[in-house]
Formats: sequence, structure tokens, C-alpha cells
Amino acid sequence: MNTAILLIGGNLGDRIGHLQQATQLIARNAGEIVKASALYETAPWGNVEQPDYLNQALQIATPLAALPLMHTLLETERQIGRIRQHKWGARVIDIDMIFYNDAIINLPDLKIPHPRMQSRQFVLVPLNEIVPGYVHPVLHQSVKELLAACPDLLPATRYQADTSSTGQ
Ligand code: PH2
Ligand code: MG
Ligand code: MG
Repeated sequence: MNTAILLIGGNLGDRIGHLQQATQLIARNAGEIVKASALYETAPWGNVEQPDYLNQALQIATPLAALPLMHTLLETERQIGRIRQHKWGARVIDIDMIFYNDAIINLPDLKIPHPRMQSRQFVLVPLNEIVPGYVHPVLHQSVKELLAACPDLLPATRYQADTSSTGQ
């Protein structure tokens, strides 16, 4: 078995529903969910003219090698209804592989660890909840250390679904 750390997120439509659908499909097609973080509401990174995201980190145990896993995750995005438009644009679902064991992969379509993870609060904050001690195989720092040193100031806050209208 292999360990993969994923970050899922989206900022269009039923954000919670899409994350739940993604988690179910990943469990069915890629491997058992070992840990799941809370949901975090995060400010859009890159192109700021778009709605806030919900992001969540997952640790999975997978029999798949990294490349087949990536193809499975892309297929899962399509099943949930993602249509790829602009880089860093709004989307119903994005499923990114952040770590795969302690592998370093530099293929044209697959870079592991995710090359921008260390500069993004929306990745590091959810990861820090489930795998604070995971060591980045290139930077040789733990997720907790990367978060402490992260220059990004965009907020990532634990998301509470609004239950105020569901009765006293
Ligand atoms: N994904 C992006 C670009 N910007 N911003 C937030 N807050 N969360 C994301 O998941 C995200 C983003 C490209 O994949
Ligand atoms: Mg992404
Ligand atoms: Mg992606």
C-alpha cells in the first residue's frame, strides 16, 4: 500500500456536496480514506476575482502507482462535472495530489510534491491538521514547519455550515 496526501476543493455550486461526492468516489476508485481534515473556507489564491473556496485534506491508502492514481483523480473530477477552463479559475472540484509516499516526480503532467504547496495557506492549514509531521522530500521540512514559514497571508478558516435557520 502507498500513502497519498490529497487536497480537494471547489468554489462553485454546492461546495459541500461536491467535496462529499469527491470523498466517496476517491474511497471507491482510489483507496481507503485514512484521515480527513475539517473543511476550511479559504480566500482564492491566484485570481482573486472568484468566490471563496472550501478545501479539505485527505490521507489515503492506495494500491495504485502515482500515475494511475493521477488519472483516476482526473476521471473523478470529470464525474463530478468539472470542465477545465482557466488555470486558477473557479471550478466545481479540484483534486490535487500533494505527496505520494516520499516520492519526487517530475513528469510534464505530474509534479510531486505539488510545486506550490509550500506557498499556500489553503494547502498547508488543512494538511497541518492531519499530517503535521509529514516531511517534504525536497525541502526536508515538516508540514508544520512549512506552515510556520509560509509567507502567504490569505486566510484559511475552519468552516461551520450555517445552522442558524434550522431551529432552536
Ligand atoms: N486552487 C487553485 C487556485 N486558487 N485558491 C484556494 N483558496 N483554494 C484552491 O483550492 C485553489 C485556489 C488552483 O488549483
Ligand atoms: Mg489545484
Ligand atoms: Mg488540480
